[in-house]
Amino acid sequence: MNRRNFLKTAGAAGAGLFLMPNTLYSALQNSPYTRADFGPDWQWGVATAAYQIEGAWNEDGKGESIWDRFSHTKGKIKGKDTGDVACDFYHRYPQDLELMARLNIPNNRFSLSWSRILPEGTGKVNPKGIDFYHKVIDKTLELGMEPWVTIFHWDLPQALQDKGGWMNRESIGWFSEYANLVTREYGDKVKNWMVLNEPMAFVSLGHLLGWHAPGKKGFGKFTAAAHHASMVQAEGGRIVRANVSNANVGTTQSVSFVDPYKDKPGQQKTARRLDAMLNRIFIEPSLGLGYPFEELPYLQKKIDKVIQPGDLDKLKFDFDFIGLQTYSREVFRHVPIVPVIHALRQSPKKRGHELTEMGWEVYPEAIYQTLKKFNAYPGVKKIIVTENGAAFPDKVEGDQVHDAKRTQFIQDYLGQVLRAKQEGMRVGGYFVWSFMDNFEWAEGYKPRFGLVHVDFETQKRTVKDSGIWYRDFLAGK
Ligand code: IFM
Repeated sequence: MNRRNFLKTAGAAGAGLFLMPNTLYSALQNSPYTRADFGPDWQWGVATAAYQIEGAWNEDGKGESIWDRFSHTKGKIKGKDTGDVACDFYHRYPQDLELMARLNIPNNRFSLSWSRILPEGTGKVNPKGIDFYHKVIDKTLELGMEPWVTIFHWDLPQALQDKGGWMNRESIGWFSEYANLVTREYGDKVKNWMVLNEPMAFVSLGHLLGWHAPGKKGFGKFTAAAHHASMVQAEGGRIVRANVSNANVGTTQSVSFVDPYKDKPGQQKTARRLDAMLNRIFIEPSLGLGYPFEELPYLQKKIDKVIQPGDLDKLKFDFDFIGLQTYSREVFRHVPIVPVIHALRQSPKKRGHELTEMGWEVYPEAIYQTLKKFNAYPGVKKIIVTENGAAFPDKVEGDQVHDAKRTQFIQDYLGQVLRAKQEGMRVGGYFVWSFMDNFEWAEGYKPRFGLVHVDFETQKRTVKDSGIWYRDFLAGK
């Protein structure tokens, strides 16, 4: 198929490719586009996060984080896994970054561990924590890559959780202290910053459903944490811009494409409500549009309890870019008796498409649709896909991992990103989640998202076929 036809039909046929038997995947490993099609200014990269890769959970003065506490609590993580050692990146960062550079990756997105830098969350600074990130940044730059730093990727210091964490309005001040410290410390070397990683994910999974740290449940807890995280999102943007000259400041959002269960008004209304819940609560206040109360009246009652005069103005910030992170599609069915959302999620198993190891439907057009949605906000200046990728079971065969499904997934989703770009959308980058297999939160180590396989017993790294494909693609082959 030539490139033009691929892009035309990708929407309809993209998902269908995943119904093909395994043997056919390998025939599809050459993508129908090249790096050049994305233009010279496109930002390519890979992404990781501190708790998921670093290990060294209590070394060199690091304080406990909510994820240390949560993973050490019985019954919270599959397989009783913890991030105590993870990929041991804390000790192996030179070799890991050298491997990243050998894969031709120009941009290294990673996060800082707040409790490694400020063990108690505020107050006394840990010099060894500060020093560790200087070393990671210096090595990244020395290898010719650009650091893209996420200030907060879910690992709140436990000492702050003990004071209520994100549910406490003081979290705005705690975060400001931390953000001021790191931007002043690293701002002369790091120009690309992201304030939060996926606030909707850490706020809902950790404060509504209780599946993630800190394991809290309840709509009141969720709305308090959401409002404070939303305030922090904008305040963090202002801090980066004030402290870093020539900063490129963004923040990231988890965005799910929500399809109606049926093409009927009631089901469409349900899809709009779920879209508001999942995708609009963090982006719209930052654009000065306020919270999406028209779809979520119940949210208003709860937010009214925590919002203070002047907050609506403080929620606004004109980010240079929004990081968009879409992996799959969601379908919800109208079920009136369910509180608040009046809907139930349709099992992805019933949708006829391949599922990843996370149980997520493979649906490439989802990323095109979410780009379109975000591109429709005039206040969004630029969109960068700061995470995208897939977990599939891998088998190491000698020094190889033939992960055809992951390669195909990335190619198909990237094809949809290119389609968006060619239609004139303001999208300017793509980062694979993840550079290497790592700790997948409550799912433990079983789901593997990496371009690089990690043997968690021996810490041996093996570049997967997807990593080789990305290396060659970035080389322009
Ligand atoms: O591993 C996570 C990451 O920390 C946040 N975005 C989604 C990824 C896959 O679940």
